Amino acid sequence: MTFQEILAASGFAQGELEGGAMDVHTPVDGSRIASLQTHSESQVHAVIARGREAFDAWRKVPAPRRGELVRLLGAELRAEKENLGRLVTLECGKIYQEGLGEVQEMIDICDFAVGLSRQLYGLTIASERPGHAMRETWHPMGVCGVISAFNFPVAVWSWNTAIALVCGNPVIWKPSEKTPLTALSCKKIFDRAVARFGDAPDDLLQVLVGGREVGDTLVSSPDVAIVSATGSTRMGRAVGAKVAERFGRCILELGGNNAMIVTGSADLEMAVRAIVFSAVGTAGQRCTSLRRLIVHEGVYDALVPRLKEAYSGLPIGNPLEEGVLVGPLIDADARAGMQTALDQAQAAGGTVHGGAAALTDSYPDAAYVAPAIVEMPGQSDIVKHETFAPILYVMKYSELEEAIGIQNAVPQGLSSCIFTTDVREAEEFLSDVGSDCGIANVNIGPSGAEIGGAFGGEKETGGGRESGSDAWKGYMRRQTNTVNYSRELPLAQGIKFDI
Ligand code: UN1
Repeated sequence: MTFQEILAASGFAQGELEGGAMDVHTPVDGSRIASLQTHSESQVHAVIARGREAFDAWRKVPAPRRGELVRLLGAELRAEKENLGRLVTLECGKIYQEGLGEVQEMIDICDFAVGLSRQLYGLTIASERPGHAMRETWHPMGVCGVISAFNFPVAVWSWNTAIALVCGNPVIWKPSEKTPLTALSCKKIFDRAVARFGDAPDDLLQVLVGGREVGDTLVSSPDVAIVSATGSTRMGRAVGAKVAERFGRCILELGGNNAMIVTGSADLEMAVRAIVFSAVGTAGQRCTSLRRLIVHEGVYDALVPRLKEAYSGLPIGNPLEEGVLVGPLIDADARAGMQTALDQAQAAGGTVHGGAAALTDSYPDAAYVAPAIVEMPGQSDIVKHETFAPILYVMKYSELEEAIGIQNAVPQGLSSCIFTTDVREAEEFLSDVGSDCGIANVNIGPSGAEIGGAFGGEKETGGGRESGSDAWKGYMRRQTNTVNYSRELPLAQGIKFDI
C-alpha cells in the first residue's frame, strides 16, 4: 500500500491533513505525510471547558453503562486493527507486527475496563463506635489529560482512556507532535463507538494538536484533575512540577533503563531470544527496551558470541515489509543521539559491535541503524543514561548480590528481569533485596508487558501506575464515609464532650 492509501484506509479524506503549520513526517522514508493546524492557547482553554461540561454529565452515568461505551470502542478497534496497526507503523516506524500488537493491547485494555466497570469496589471498615458503619467509596475525579509519547502512540492512550472513561472521567489527549495522525485516527474510531452508544455527552474525548505550549496549558489548568504523562524524564520533571504546584494528580511513566541478569544456570537458548526481542524490538524505542545485560562470568563467553551472531543476521528495513524485524529510528536526532552514546561508551572503555547508520542509500532522509552491542568494563555514566535507541550494554558479574547491585544502581526503575533455572536466584531477585523496579520478571525479557498488571516504575520513572491491577484507583477520588445509624452520638477515641 502507498502512504496515501494507508491514510485513506484510516478514513482521512483528501486535503484533511493539509494546510497547517505542523509538519508530520514518516520515519519510514522521512517524507512529509501531513501538515496539521495546531491548537492556540485560547482553543486549549475552550477544549478544557468543554471537557468539564462532559464530566458533569458523564459522572451521572452508571459505571456499567460507561463500560458499554468502552465495549463498543473495543469492538471498533477490533474492526480497525489492520488499518490502525499499519498507520502506527507509518507514523512511528515500528514494524507492522508490532503495530498490530499495539492495537491488540488497546483491545485487551478495553475488555479489562469493561469488566472493571462492574468492579469499582470499595471497602467496608469496622467502626469503633456502636451503631456506626464505615466504608470507603470511589468517585469520578474530573477531566483526565493524557500526554503520550511517539513510541506507543496509541496503546498508552488507550490504557488511560479505557480506565478513565469507566471511572467517569472525560479525556483530553495531547499526543506527541511526532504522532498526531494515529491520535486523530483513534478519535474517528472513538466517535464511531460514541455514535453506536447513542446518548453519551459530547466531548468525552478531545485531541489537542501542537507542541510543548499546548501541553503546558493543559497541565497548568486547575480544571484538569488528572494528568497522565508518558515520555522522557525531562518532560516528566517539568510536567510533575506544574501539576504539583496546583495540587493536581499526576500519573507519570517516564524513562526506563531496563536490565536483564543472566545467571550461570540460565537457559541460554531462551535468553538469546528474549534479549534480541527486548533489545532490538521497536528499534530499542520502548520504555521497557532491554538496555543493560548483566551476565555471569561463567556463561559470558557462551552467550555473547551467540548474541553477536544473532545481531549480524537481523533484517533491517522498511517496517511495512514482511520479514523485517528492525525498522527506523523516529528521526535523525535519535540517530545522532545513538552515535553520541556509542562514542561515549567507547571513550569509557567499551567495545562497540554494530551501531552504524544503515540503508542510507535507499532511504537518505530516514534514520535506520544497525543495533549495537557494547561490551563494557563497568557501569559508566553513559550506561546509566537512557538512550532511546537499540544499544545493549553488556557487563560481567560473579556474585548475584553484585549483579542486583548493578541492576539497581541507575536513576531509573521501570522494568527488569532475571534468566535463571535456580529458584533461589529467582526468588532473591523478586524479594525485598532484589530488583527495585516496578516490573520484575523471571525468564521473560523486560518488555512486552501484559495489560492485566499495573504498568510503571520507581525513581526517575515517575512512580505512576497505569493499565491493569488496581491502577484504576489513580483515576478516582477516594472517600471515607462514616454513617451513624444509632440514636446516640458517641465520639471517636472515647472523647467526652457533654454540653
Ligand atoms: C512504553 O514503551 O511506553 O511492556 C510502553 C511493553 C508494552 C508497553 C510499553 N506493553 O513493552
